[in-house]
Amino acid sequence: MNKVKEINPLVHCMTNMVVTTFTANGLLALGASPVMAYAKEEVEDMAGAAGALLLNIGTPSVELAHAMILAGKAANKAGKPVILDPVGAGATPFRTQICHQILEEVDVTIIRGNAGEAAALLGLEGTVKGVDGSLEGDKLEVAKQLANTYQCIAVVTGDIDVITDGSNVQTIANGHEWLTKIVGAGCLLGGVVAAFAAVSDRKDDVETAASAVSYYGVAAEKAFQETKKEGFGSFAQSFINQLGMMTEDEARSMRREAR
Ligand code: ATP
Ligand code: TZP
Ligand code: MG
Ligand code: MG
Repeated sequence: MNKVKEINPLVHCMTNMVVTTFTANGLLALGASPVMAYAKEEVEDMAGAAGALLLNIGTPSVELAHAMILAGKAANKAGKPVILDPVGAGATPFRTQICHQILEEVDVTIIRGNAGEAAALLGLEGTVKGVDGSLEGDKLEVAKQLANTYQCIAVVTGDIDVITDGSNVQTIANGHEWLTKIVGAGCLLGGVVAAFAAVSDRKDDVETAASAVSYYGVAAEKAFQETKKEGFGSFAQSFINQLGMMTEDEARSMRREAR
């Protein structure tokens, strides 16, 4: 049986208002127990009780950033992994600044973002333009620099995903471009990485995150095979089904590294 299904971890998601239901359904399918909680009055208690905390800044506000920092500190105190999705970092100074504030005050375990967001957190806007999806050039370096700068695991996604702690690198080639056609594919991945981290023994966070990314990508490949004649709406549904029905063994056997 899959470890997430076996343990059914509580995953505290502070995510954006676009993707809450999709994220909750994806995590439920996977076998985790999602809870969305945002009020400053309760986030410390919830984060302390959960197996992992997801901070996704997709629809930010000053109040929400403050609550995320409270939750992050409580998760740190309880020794629980914290996953940051810096949605839209670099798109506005406000978003970049919120991420920097979180990263300054919270010990973030894993940052999961696309290459542009990862570069923006490092003040490198533009340097990854055009190379997203390629392991050549900046993407690998940006991931390593992100991991080293924030002493965390960097999960930089695109057509190829790079997972690194700054020295060990895993590259995952699973996934399907139809994931770019449904909203929340990146955001739900942050939740899935959080669920895998919640049930891991934390001995190898790079491998844990890589397994989550690969499992997710294989689910997308299988969903595409089922729905390629139908379209993106059916794909989204089938993808949730696959997240629930697939076994970790199946994912392992279909795992593809990029090099
Ligand atoms: P963006 O806003 O750039 O779409 P995102 O936050 O949605 O970013 P993605 O980089 O799209 O995050 O990653 C989400 C998932 O989609 C990952 O599992 C990734 O492997 C997959 N993915 C993204 N683009 C492709 C692609 N062209 N081919 C295959 N899989 C992809
Ligand atoms: N606007 C603010 S957050 C959000 C949108 C469209 C969702 C982004 O989702 P993802 O997973 O990064 O594609
Ligand atoms: Mg995407
Ligand atoms: Mg995103």
